[in-house]
Amino acid sequence: MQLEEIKKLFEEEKEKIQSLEDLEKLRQTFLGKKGLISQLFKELKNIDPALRKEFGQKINRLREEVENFIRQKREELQQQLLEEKLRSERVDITLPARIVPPLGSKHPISATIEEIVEIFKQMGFSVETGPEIEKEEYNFDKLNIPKEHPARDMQDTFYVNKPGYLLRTHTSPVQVRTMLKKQPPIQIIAPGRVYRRDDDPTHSPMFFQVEGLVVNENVNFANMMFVLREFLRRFFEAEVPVRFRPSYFPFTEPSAEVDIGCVICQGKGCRVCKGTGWLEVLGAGMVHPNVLQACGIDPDKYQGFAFGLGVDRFAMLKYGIDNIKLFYENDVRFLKQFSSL
Ligand code: FA5
Repeated sequence: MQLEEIKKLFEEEKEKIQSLEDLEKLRQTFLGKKGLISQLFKELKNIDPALRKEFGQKINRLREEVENFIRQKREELQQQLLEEKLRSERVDITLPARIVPPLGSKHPISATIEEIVEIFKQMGFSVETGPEIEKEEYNFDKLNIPKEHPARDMQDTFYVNKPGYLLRTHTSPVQVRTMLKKQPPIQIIAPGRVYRRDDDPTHSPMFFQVEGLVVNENVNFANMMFVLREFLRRFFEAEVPVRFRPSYFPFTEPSAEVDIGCVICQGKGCRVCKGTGWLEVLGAGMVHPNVLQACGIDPDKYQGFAFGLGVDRFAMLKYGIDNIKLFYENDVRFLKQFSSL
């Protein structure tokens, strides 16, 4: 084919290009190894040497023309494709979002309190509450805690600006409040926040306790042991070994501290139970006659037992958490692990 014919053919063919595929075919037809322009170059050697240079220049010009066209057309077609894609994938920002916002879940301390309360409710207890800013009289005096007791020290207790008031150091003042407003039979628990000047991996300045109080005629220590053993069995969902150790609280006599066989090492001895195989989980005892008296209940007619447990400690044991601070830092990576509660 002659150069002029090839040129003419190119002019015709280039008008027909609709897509990148068409363009590629055009490239092969003219510029491919066996393409028309390559053929022309091969014919150069048969041309009269006097005309060869000029002919060569003509072919080069045609090749450049074809190359330029292909380059420009390719950009144009690619741009068109992009625009079409953008048009078809347009985001309608007026549509409601499809993303489900991350949902919060129950805090492990709340879940533990609910579980404890539910167990005691099933055992016939009702729930009482009291204020966190409490009268010193209810937190200490009426609980037979003498004025010189170290718990009253500023080192242990947070006092508030109002004289005679403090941030309650335990939930035991709810016992006082309950007995002051109601005569026996009493069978209550009192969950809530308490405050102490404490701060280490197992002690927090603010933590949670659940108080228990039973007052009636003929209430004895064995009743208390049964209730607490039964509660521990239900909470830990196992026959955990339980032992009662003699102890001292000003508001109970006799008093006991209750230990369970270490749930981490099953009593073999580990870091958590400090090698003893036992973990202290709550304090308990028979309500001191002075306390009954101070709250308007006849100690000759009635007896009672009381107990107080640290919710944080129970939650730590149940979920294998070794630092109480994790409960209060509100780190969602920690809290997310309890999303099934
Ligand atoms: C009391 O607070 C008594 N009121 C309990 C009681 C009630 C005894 C009724 C007898 C009759 P104690 O100071 O031991 O007792 O605290 C009870 C539990 O609270 C402890 O076993 C511990 O689990 C938890 N606890 C104490 N201090 C802290 C703290 N700073 N952070 C977290 N938990 C704590």
